[in-house]
Amino acid sequence: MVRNKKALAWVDEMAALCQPDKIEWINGTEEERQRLTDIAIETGEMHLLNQDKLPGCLLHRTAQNDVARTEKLTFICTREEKDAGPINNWMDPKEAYAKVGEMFKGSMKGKTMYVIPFIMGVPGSPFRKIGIEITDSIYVVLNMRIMTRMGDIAADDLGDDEEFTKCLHCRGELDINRRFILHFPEDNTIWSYGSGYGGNVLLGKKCLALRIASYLGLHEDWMAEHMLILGLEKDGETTYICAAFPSACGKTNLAMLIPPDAFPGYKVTTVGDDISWLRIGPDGRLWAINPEYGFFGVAPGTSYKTNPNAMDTVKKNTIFTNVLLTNDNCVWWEGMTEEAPKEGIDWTGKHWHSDSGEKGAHPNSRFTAPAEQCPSISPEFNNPKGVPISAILFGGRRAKLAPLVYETFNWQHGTFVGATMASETTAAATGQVGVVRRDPMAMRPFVGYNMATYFKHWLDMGKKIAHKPKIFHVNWFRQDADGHFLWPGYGDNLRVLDWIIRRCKGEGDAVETPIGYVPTKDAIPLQGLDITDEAMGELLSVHRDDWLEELDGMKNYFDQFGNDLPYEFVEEQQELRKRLGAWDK
Ligand code: SAT
Ligand code: MN
Repeated sequence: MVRNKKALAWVDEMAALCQPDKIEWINGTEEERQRLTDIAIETGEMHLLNQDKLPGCLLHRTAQNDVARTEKLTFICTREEKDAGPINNWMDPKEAYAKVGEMFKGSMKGKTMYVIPFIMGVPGSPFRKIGIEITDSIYVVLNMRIMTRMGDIAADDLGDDEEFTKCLHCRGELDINRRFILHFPEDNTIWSYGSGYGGNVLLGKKCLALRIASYLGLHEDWMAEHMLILGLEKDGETTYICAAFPSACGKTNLAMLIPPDAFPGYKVTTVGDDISWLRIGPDGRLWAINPEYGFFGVAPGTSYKTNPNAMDTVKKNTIFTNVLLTNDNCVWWEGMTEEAPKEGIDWTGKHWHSDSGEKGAHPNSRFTAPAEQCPSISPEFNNPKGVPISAILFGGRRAKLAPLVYETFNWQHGTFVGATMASETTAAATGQVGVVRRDPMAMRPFVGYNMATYFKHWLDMGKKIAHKPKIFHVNWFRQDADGHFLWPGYGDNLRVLDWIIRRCKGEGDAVETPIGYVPTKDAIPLQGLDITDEAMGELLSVHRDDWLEELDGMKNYFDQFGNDLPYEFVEEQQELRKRLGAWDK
């Protein structure tokens, strides 16, 4: 039971605002899960799938206007506009509370208000933070049950006077004109109104574990990052790597990678697939935890070929959102099998035929699955201390420019490379898909304060970490002139990770180029891989003119930060220009 007086008072206050018929504190028991599931099935909020084939699995369909994060409707509400910075949408907190408070007023009349205490991280860990989410949606309760350690375990972990994140959600009318995802970092508060989509409503995830946590990290000397964490085990030794990629760019696949038969000797273990919280350990290294308890992964493209571990993870106790319902009451999505089922019910609830030309599952359809069901889950998953990080990877989807992999010169250069990251947009957020946009550290939509201050925080952290991880950039998505991917990706990405961990040990051949250390042609193990010399050459090539053009793009991007841009980034641009100028290629 929650004894924290501030928490009890806040719940009373929110109940007075939303005026639910009933208040129910969530305890996290199996009995509760079953009861709420039954209610949700009865009201149609959830659909019970084939329990022989998919035990414990449910399907949910969101409203058709509510299928991805809505970045346009996501706001950082700091007292001073400059504290939100030029990248975030900003609203004055007074105005935000008043405007959206009007929407919350009476919004739960006739409904039950669920109060979910939850922990991001492991109970008792120095990393962990507690939140309480109020919601009128059973879908949210059941997802939060998978994605976080919640209920009594969180209520008991919350100290009597401890701070916690106040998270308020109501589905409202599901009208985009009345949809707001508001963050009040100075009040440790999140308000989400008018949506039922994961990233907008599972408030422990992007809202708390990235936007609010990044702000807490700035003030408490740690970092909240959009990074997977994986362990790479070889000859009894495990090296841990964090990797930042924008949404829907393969973090889950990389975190669960299975070594290709032709390149044995390694085992990959999964600590996390989306979010890392990083702190400096007593040994001067950077340590990471995954604050989440489950995976909220993109379904389309997930198959026994691309990610067998994910397929095995979602066999039971999984909530599927916006996928196709098959005739045998199971699920399907594009890319799951080579052959599509002939017909089914699509993500909008309509009859679907495989030659209709329409997608059966929404491109951003999702699975919510318990992390501990993953066959590759790390034995350190529940370690309150986290794991020590040897390398940080930045990457995006870039058809051109960025080579398959390169190592940055040092932390400052690595921070600059992370800050200049760019990627083609995906279906994970509403808006046009496939346009290149700058996405620093894959955190563009997730930094809860001024991005220029965030860059500075990275540089400051580097000064405090005695034994810094090495920083690399990877690009699995480079294409040839005809638009074909040059690199096979998926399991074969392990070959690149092999070079990376050898570099961390001072091994692995590389040539110094103006952008960093690029592997020599034979430094990446290619045994059993059908790839031409020419393709490898193209994958590892650095073209001076393209990079000079890129420098102009970087400058334009950085200009919006004005004088707030750390001087180190001005220096890095100058140095890069100098190196490119002096290069004879
Ligand atoms: O929708 S989420 O924000 O939870 C997932 C993602 O976009 O990375
Ligand atoms: Mn993500």
